[in-house]
Amino acid sequence: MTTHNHFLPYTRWPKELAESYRAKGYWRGEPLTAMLTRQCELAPEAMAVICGERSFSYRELDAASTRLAARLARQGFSVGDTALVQLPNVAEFYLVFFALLKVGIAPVNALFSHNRLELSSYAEQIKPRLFIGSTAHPLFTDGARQSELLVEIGAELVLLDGEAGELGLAHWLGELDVDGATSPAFGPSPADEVAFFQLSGGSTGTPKLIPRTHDDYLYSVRRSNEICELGPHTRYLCALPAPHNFPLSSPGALGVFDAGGAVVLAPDPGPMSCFPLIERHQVNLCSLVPPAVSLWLQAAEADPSVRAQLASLSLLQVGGAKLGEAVARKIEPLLGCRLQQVFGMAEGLVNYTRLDDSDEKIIHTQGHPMSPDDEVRVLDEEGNPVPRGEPGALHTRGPYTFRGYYQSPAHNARVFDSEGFYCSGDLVVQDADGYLTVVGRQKDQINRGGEKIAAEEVENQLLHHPAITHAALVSMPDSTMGEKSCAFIVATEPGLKALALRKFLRSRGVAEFKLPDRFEILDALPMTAVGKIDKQGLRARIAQAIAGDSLPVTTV
Ligand code: OOB
Repeated sequence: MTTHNHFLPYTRWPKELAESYRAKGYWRGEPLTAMLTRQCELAPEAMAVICGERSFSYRELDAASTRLAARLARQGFSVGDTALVQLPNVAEFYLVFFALLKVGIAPVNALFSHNRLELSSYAEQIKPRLFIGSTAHPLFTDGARQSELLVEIGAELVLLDGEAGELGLAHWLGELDVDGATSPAFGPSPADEVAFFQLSGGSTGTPKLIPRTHDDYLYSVRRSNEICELGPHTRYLCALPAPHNFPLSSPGALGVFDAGGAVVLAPDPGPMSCFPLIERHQVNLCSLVPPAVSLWLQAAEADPSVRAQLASLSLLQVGGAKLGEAVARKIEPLLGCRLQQVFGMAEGLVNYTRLDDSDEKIIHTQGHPMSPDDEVRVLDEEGNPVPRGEPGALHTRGPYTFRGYYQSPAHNARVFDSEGFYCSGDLVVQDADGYLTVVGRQKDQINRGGEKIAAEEVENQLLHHPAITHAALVSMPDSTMGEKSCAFIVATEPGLKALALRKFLRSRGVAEFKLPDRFEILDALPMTAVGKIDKQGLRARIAQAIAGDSLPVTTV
């Protein structure tokens, strides 16, 4: 048994700024778990989580997470340890999250859509002592305990949700044994230390991790609650992947817990799953990505009677990717609720349209920063500020925007300026009132309906194919997803087929949503004057081909 008494390293805010964030009451020195303690005093029997036929009051949520925390402490886990967690949208996600926070174990909460490649990369970066997964995931069905992946992850304790027996998660969350064994004292990490790691959408070969402290994350949650007016009346449908920053903290489930409301879990954001849950549990708040909104609108258009199912819904938040104007306009008339646009990032900065904004602002903009201390700069290619109304690159820093990816000095040197501003890679226009509209992107990423794909990561995997010598992944326009991905490849062998190429990527552990939607074979990739792959040219080429224009393409 090893006891660690070190804190995880991370890039801190400069002392002066940290002091001012404290003086202004943004950072309160409280752990994220304080929200549970408080609700247990205020209204312990109020419903906190509804998951299928199961529900958990605040008292139960607190008690179950404490039981798991106590057992982990008994195993020698403590502040400074890390965990890799992968759970679907089930109550256990929150039980586990709070349990780990209570012991000071910082988790990476992988998305359920993540596959071998993401999990091993996260494990490589944080070296977790604990892995918590689910037998509902193809990687961890029966027999997975002997898998190479688990060996590679290298955790000394592996708990699986859905598994019976001593190493099943249910056992660890269950009533404490009567063997009288006591746990050593345990508690969360200090509020200005790493609470957990958020996932970056990525633009490089390896998925990067974002250290989030209790102080900064809790501030973002509380400020979101003020703007979105959450309270004990809030019944929030969590239909997006629970670990994502949007449904977790903007204001998301943590906002709901801090406000004393209830989180209703949906397995997916489709109307078939969500509409009945909204009606049954009288949901009044939900957050979605644009493609899901389109599905909801289609369902409401096809059968106007479904609107009755949505009667309780008062606010629909939409973010993660650009919401088209035409779609935005239909939300209120067809779904009978107000729209709020949310433009955020796991790295920090979140912008909201405000509840009392004009329709004009709500439909045309992605809102403005939530904190008065969010600093935003919109810069041209030379790094000079552009006039309001002109497009430029979004740079930001503030009380909940991180200062560096975990253990990535080289990458950090590229995406932070000398004053600690983070270059988000988004191109935005800021209007006279400070509202931002996202107009494009600099980072080498595809935003597939809110799911982010780092081009380089997929290209590296394609290059492992024996017949592929060059690969470039670019976005192509898509009417429902906004963007899909197209891989341009150069091959030494004729007759490669998309089906086989996807199968190859899958066999290498690439997540399903990262598999290219289309493959194009070229004799050579076009180059720019400075010798880089001309991705702009490739994007134009595929967009033209889709629009039915004449440029030759060889789709496989
Ligand atoms: C959210 O977080 P991430 O980390 O998955 O992705 C961030 C990126 C942004 O840099 C931007 O490129 C894009 O996603 N994005 C949007 C957007 N919201 C995010 N692009 C256009 N319009 C929007 N409304 O996606 C995220 C985190 C917290 C709250 C909401 C979204």
